[in-house]
Amino acid sequence: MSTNSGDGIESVLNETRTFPPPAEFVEQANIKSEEEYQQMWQRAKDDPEGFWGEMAENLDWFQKYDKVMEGDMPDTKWFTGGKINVSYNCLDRHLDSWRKNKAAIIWEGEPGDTRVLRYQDLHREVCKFANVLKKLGVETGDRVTIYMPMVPELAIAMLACSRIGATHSIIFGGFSADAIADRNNDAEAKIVITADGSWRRGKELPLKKAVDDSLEKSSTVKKVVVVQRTGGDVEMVPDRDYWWHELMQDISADCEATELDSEHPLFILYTSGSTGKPKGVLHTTAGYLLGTQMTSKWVFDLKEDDTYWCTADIGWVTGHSYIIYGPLANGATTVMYEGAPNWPNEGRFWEIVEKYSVNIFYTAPTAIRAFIKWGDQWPNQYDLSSLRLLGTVGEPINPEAWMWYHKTIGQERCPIVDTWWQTETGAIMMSPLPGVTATKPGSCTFPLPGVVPDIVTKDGESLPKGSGGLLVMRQSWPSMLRTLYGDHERFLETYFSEIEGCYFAGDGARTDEDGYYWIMGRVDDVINVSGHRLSTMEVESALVSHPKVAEAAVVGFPHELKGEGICCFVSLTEGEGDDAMEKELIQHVRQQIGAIATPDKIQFSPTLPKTRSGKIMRRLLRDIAAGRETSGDTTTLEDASVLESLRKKDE
Ligand code: 7RM
Repeated sequence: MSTNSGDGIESVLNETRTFPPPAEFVEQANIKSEEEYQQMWQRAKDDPEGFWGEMAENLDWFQKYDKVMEGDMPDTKWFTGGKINVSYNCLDRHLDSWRKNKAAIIWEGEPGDTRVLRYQDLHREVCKFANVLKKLGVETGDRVTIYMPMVPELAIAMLACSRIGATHSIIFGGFSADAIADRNNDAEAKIVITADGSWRRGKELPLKKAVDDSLEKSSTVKKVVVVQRTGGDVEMVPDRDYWWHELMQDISADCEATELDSEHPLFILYTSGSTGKPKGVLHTTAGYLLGTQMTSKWVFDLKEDDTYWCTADIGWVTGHSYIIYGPLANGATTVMYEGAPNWPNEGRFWEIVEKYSVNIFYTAPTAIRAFIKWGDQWPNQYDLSSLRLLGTVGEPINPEAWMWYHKTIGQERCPIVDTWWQTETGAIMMSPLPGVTATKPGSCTFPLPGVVPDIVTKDGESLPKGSGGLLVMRQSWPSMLRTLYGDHERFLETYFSEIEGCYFAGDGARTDEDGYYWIMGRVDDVINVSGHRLSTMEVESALVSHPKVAEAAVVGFPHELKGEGICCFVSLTEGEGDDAMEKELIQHVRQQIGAIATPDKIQFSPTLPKTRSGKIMRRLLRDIAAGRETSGDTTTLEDASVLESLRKKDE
């Protein structure tokens, strides 16, 4: 499905199938009835202070807040005057009950090694590593970069940061040295936590090497902690680099959780914007914790004895909120898997579901499309009867993929929660409640309590049911981003200048006649590759940094597996461009940004279609990349023959 144009909308509009929650599910659900949902939603809308104040009783406070909310969006502060700690809420409070011996994290490594950390174990490791951080000079308020594989030490590192009030900035392992350097510099990180390497389909990705290279360009970083994971060769710089296991040897396991202000910065997560520079989305303590805790409970219907698995990488917000913070705040058991879904074969996920009797499974449409391609024989080999609830996130799910998920994985027994949210929203905003909502394939259905969305025109006028427009939020919510790190102007500009008085999500959406929300994808120049947001501008700047590239324009196009693929139109300083040049540029982008941004198509052209004022007409390029007829106005085009020549090349 195309997310950049209206193309995918028709099939979605015609979707009339509805799937009410099965009676057995409703009976045991945390939220059971439409009335209950309606009442919660209305209350949260009319009396947010009362509603969220009541919800905040589910958190453990060192000191109760004075006010639930203060100030209007975008500058709303939540739970001011309160003192709280996220790590305490994820760990300590579970220790004086039977949960101390409950599995907090069930971890499976790609090579097949496993570890189970009970709440008590995780607490001990987190306390120890928090003491390590202190010993290395990390103080409350400092920034810590984390560039790690999906190993338990990653979870430990995050929770240790939050325990002492150091702000973590996790960088997905697919990013390159240059990307790490940019983020280190922007956050002025004091320390980097990494590993020797990471396993990916049996091969080692050298993480420490990338960190070493990045440090040539990021001078704020004084120390590096290295987890030994693959045993690969690394160079350890004396007085800068330390082995995790050595630091953890003789360190105390006593570390009180620091009493932090509700609005203390918890983490920065860099996400692509429509200009080249990534945006450092900043989340704070109490509101984020409350948002992830409550939504985990509502949407995933978490129960004490559930085994819950979110397949995301912790390098993305989904992993932050729904592998670690949300589930652990609820005292749940969360599964964490290190590797690829098709290693050693395409049955790996289903093998894990069977092995741990997973009850709740949360993944992305891009993964589901890959499963479909690999064939039903893989899931069919395993016992999936433990599953009771399925979830999806990251991009619009096409109805066919939804139906396959429902039938082949859910065996027509499991409700599917299609959860719409963003790095910026911190927590799920729109989603079915699995015991309440009749789902429609491809719709994220309705807003959760506390979420007041609207669909508006460019001028901010509310649109009636049935018409598509810009998705906005009319009311502040606790887990909203507070700023873009170091650039509050850009924060105001990006999210609050487009539509007066509203948060602008950057997505197009529509409601249908029953009031269901259907997301139509990004309206800006951001592409969504396999559920990962990438800025077209970033890929363009990477291309243009190659000495032979004169100009580049990058657009997304519908891609069967990835959702959107990356198509690059490139004009060279000299020559026409050939296969060798194409390979060279692909390599170049991978080196600059990382494998995640690998171009799918490179098309050489002596010129690019531009407006008279010199703006590249991406809309036209998107049509060409998608193999569509050019839609709409081409009169502003500077040189109409460019289009013809581009089309010919595409044939
Ligand atoms: C959680 C996450 C956010 C963008 C968002 C949308 C798209 C996410 C859905 C979706 C349709 C969904 N954070 N998106 N979930 N589109 N249905 N259920 O993905 O910051 O990386 O991306 O992803 O365009 O704005 S994110």
